[in-house]
Amino acid sequence: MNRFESWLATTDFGVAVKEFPQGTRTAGDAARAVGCEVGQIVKSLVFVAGGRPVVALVSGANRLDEKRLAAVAGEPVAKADAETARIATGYAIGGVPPFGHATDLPVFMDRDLLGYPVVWAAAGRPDSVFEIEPGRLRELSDAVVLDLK
Ligand code: 5CA
Repeated sequence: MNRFESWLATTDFGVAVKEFPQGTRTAGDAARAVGCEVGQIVKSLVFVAGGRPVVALVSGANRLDEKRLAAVAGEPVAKADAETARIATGYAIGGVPPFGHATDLPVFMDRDLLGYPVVWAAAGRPDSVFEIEPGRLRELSDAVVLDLK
């Protein structure tokens, strides 16, 4: 059981983690492993907005438009470096989950994720993901939904 999974076990979220030995490090890897559309993979991207880390949940089919994130964050944004992302979330890139972070981070969610019946997100490690309804993902991550592409 990885650290995210141990944390989940202390919640009543009812989220189940699945491990894939072939790896789920990238959205493409995860989609192949799960056998879903790449758009159903949730990329949890860490940005720094005016000096403060934020998380953007983006469909694996989309490229985030930094101008849109900056507009909603109210500050210029830049991609966090690997160390900043790890300190802010508690997890290394490739396994950053959409919620359950080490620090309290604002979360923004790509509207396109709501177009799928279920999506899959990273579960703390580059070989682990979990399935969730996008409406539930929004609730649990307390995300602001917007067009991010
Ligand atoms: N496990 C998969 C699917 S759930 C996953 O975590 N995908 S991800 O997109 O959320 O995480 C990888 C992302 O981290 C890449 O798209 C890229 O935006 C970012 N990234 C990769 N390497 C670095 C790096 N060295 N510094 C900062 N960001 C990076």
